[in-house]
Amino acid sequence: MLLAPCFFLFFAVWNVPKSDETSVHNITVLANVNWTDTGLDVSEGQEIYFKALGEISLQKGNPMAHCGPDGYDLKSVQQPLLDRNIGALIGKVSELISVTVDKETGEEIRNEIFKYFFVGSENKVSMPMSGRLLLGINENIVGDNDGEYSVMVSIEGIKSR
Ligand SMILES: [Ca+2]
Repeated sequence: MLLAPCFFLFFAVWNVPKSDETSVHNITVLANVNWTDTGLDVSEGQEIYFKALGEISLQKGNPMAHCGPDGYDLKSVQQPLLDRNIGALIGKVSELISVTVDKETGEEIRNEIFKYFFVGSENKVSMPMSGRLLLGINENIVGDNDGEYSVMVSIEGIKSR
């Protein structure tokens, strides 16, 4: 007779979100992709810790164009964050508003609100808005790049106040 309520209680406790738990995710950010979707949704003000390793080439075949997650000591106009090193690891939080299809080219046009932020080799960042977290390279011309960064993303649980 008592078995069923006990099971129910166990199940209910099991399903309580563990709010103070830290979740760690390892993301591979390819240098020749504009943005890598981490699959993680974040909230504005949420503190996220990033640690990145690896080396990329900003121009395949150019032995001078190598850099790590802090980037190459150079700034250009061809990069999302103009005041940071080219090639540095950066982040973007994006909220997709709508997807429309260009009638002539059939190309998907994503209408999104987004904010960029700097990551580098190690950083703790307060999320600038709520949305999907993406990671990328601080460079616009990524098609000629090579290599990848390995990024550890550590999200602290939101503690109730
Ligand atoms: Ca490049």
